[in-house]
Amino acid sequence: MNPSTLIAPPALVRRAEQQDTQAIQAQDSAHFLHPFTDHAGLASRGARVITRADNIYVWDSEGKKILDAMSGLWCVNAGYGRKELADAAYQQMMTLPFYNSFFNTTNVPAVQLATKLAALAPKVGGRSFEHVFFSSSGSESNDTNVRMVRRYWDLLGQPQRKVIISRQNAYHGSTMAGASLGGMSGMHAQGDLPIPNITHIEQPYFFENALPGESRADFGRRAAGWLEAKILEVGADKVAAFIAEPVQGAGGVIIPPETYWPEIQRIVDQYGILLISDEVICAFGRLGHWFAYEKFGYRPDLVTFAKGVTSGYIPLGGVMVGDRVAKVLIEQGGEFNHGYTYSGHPVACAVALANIELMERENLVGKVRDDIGPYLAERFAELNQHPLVAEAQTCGFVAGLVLVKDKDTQALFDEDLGVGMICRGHCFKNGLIMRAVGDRMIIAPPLVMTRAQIDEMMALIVYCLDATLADLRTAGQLA
Ligand code: PXG
Repeated sequence: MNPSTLIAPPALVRRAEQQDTQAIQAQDSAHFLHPFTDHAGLASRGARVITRADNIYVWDSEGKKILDAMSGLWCVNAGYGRKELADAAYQQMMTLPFYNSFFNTTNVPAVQLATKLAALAPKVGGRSFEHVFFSSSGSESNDTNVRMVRRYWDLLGQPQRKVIISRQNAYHGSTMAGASLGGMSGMHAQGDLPIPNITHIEQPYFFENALPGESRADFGRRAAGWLEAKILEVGADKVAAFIAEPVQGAGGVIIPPETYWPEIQRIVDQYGILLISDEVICAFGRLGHWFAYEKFGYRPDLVTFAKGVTSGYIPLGGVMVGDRVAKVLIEQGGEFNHGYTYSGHPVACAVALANIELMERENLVGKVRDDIGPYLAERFAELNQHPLVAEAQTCGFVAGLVLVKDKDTQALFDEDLGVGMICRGHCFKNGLIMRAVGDRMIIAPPLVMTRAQIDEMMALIVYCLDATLADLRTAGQLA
């Protein structure tokens, strides 16, 4: 039977949890091509059907309750079930569901949001962010960055400055430019990427790249030095910009040593190249600040945002454009031939405004910085005692650890064993969403978590690490 005849779509939307899970899965594999998914594998396993959510929990179509320690996909910062955000969308849809912002036209929520974001973006070293370019995602925003950076150097009469330097294992999105800026070799292998004039340096991953006996501080400075070496290799007059995530997210929560960013700042200043801070994950409270560059004290020229700006309730992204670039674009640029139908979408902007208001009212950013962030750091560090764990670290409300075969030598497991996936399997089975990136286990919980919920999550994590350890012992992989 054609699975598309199995369920009427409206019923699927209204009462999904009461539908037959297998029927939904059959329709899913028949018609829905998922992102980053092996479809043959998915069809044989059947997708997990998530039907509803509240606070920090989601439920699947079998009625199973799961603690979502990944905030959807690094985005539901304000938690699920926030009526204020639904109300804002409803009211805006009834007032003005859409109008474009091309052709000398604007709309009130977009203006209000741009004004609010300009006020929230911290001024560092005399630089401020008075302008915003809106898109609908992180990937689109990074495409905008490439266009804007090249336009900037063209306008300054330096069109040879085309090269953008990024890092291995970075994630900057999945469009042609986003995937090229990213440093994921699996993505580059499909579709002849990266596009020209994008090059990569090694990531500041202490666990993997530090020399024997090297301190974190020395490693941080050395890792930043790879940028300088690359600039000199390419030719300083050909380099347009350096792009990086403050803390790498999808790459496995790679937290750079404290010495890294100050040295990066020195280098970009010395060679006059633009600095793009991709804060799609790290902004909007995730690291205890509205924008993460403030935490590390560097001075970007462009800041990519998406995800947390609406807590993921509706797609919205954009680029905060610092004075240095905005001045040239506006005063010398004439028309910038770039933009999206949904740039400044009124409903998305209204939801973002409501989300920011909610975050301010509940002091979510301050809480991550001063209360639940430090508490998570304290509790997560306890995992370093676990026989399987090395480098359990947090930064604000992201955290990661490495699963190791031998704590003393820090030897990793054989990659083919898929230890991270074994651990992830235990997490799902026991009602916890925790990601595996290779053998790194990572979380990015909603910022509304209470201390009691952090305790609940930590108990689940320990239980799942113990279950993984027991599996490995049974399989004879550990003493
Ligand atoms: N930059 C960064 C830093 C991101 O984390 C993007 C850009 C692209 O955003 P959009 O909205 O186009 O997806 C992201 C997205 C994962 C995972 O596996 C992470 C992301 C997206 C999908 C999966 O952790 N981050």
